[in-house]
Amino acid sequence: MSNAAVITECADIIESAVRNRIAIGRLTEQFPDLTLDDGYAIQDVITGRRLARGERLIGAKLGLTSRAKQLQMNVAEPMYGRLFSAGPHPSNEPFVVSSLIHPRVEPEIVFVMKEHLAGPGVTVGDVIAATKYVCCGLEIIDSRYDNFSFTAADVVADNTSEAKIVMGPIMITPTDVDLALVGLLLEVDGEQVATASGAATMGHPAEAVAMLANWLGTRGQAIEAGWCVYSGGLTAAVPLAAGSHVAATFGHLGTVTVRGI
Ligand code: OOG
Ligand code: MG
Repeated sequence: MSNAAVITECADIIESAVRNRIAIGRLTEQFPDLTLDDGYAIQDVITGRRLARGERLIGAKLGLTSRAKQLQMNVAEPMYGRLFSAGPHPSNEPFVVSSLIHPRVEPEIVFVMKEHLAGPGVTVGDVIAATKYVCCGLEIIDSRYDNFSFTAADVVADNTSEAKIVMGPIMITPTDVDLALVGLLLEVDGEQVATASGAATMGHPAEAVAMLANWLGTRGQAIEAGWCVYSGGLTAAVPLAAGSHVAATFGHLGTVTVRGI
């Protein structure tokens, strides 16, 4: 584990990349000994600073929970990040692509929680029982690293590329459908680019949420009532270009879209 000065310096580097909207080289190039725990320590420092500046936590996100994402990013390790009050973007408003460095979009299944949930021992059934509703969503990610090129420690430090979220229009009770078998069609400018089902994230999207609750439990933290949890991209992410339109249509959960300008 790196010392506190290195953690603080890394937090400063990431925060200035966010502020200046300029991609940076990997932290692990500069600090080759950074561990995954260091990554979470850096994420925690930045989270604390954002909360102190008046942002609020509204949820959490899983990263790299599907094979498609792991292959695209060349990182095979699932992880988590935080979602903040500045994140939600209304789906009927165009998204200004130049407000981020190099945004990409990915389709996800979203859990909105009615109960606090923390490990150890949290199962898929516990997740379903603690969920108020599920909906579909698009996550707009924006790596602070050049070319989205990073190790697991780097991307955890960068809050797993967190930037913006869009939520779909239909809320369903999670016991009403088999989320593993919810189909997904991803289209860019009307062209089909990928298909998947809920099972792409660890066999069942609630499996990813259970893993998050168990991880947070080991750190004395929890998934809180009212939070939304993005369970992880089901397909490889697609670039969000000015003028492009990305639509994800899910079985039972409807369509969620974003248009870049
Ligand atoms: C890291 C974020 C991964 C997901 O859903 O897998 C993620 C990245 O791909 O830049 O949010
Ligand atoms: Mg994601």
